[in-house]
Amino acid sequence: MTHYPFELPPLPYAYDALEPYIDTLTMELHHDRHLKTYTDNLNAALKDHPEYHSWSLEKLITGANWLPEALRTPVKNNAGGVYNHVFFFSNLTPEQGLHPDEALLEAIDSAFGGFEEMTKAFATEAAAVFGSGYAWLAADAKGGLTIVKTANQDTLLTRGLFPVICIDVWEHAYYLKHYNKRAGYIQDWVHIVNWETANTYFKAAQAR
Ligand code: MN3
Repeated sequence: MTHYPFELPPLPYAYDALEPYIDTLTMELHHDRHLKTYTDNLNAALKDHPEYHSWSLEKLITGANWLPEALRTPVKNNAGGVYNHVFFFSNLTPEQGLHPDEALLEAIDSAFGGFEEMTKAFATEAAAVFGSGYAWLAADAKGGLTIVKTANQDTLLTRGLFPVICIDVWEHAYYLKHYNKRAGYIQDWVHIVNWETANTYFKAAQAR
């Protein structure tokens, strides 16, 4: 995952690991088709531009405006698609009983008044994404926490925010099981958030 040609990153657990909250077929399609398509399209866009073959995924996203105009949109959409999905999948786990560590919990308390309040605010924000996109719990440069929405495959990399957790609310993430009921998907997702990786991401954000 360092630079071109980008490889499809493996799913960090089995396709059926997140049952019954996210079904096996959804995970298979989401990883093997949707993420694969973003990866393939990113490589296809860069194929005839060897001058960018050493650029990392992050550099392609944050430096997209320096690319030739014809490359900007395909790179933004597909590099963003790869980056967001890798983050999203890393932030899910079949392991139950994980929780935010002391530092993250403190930041959650101070920003939202408690874990329950944060979860409620997060669900509201995720439900409010119009069309396709993501909701994020993110750390700002001062280590404070905020909840933000992004559209399509926009990332937080260009906003000075560091993601801690995220939910993909594109319909492909839930339609087979939850149909049009995004709220049901969000309620299920709460059970499989990987608070271990969230703790790690928050710590990394604070270290910057
Ligand atoms: Mn997706």
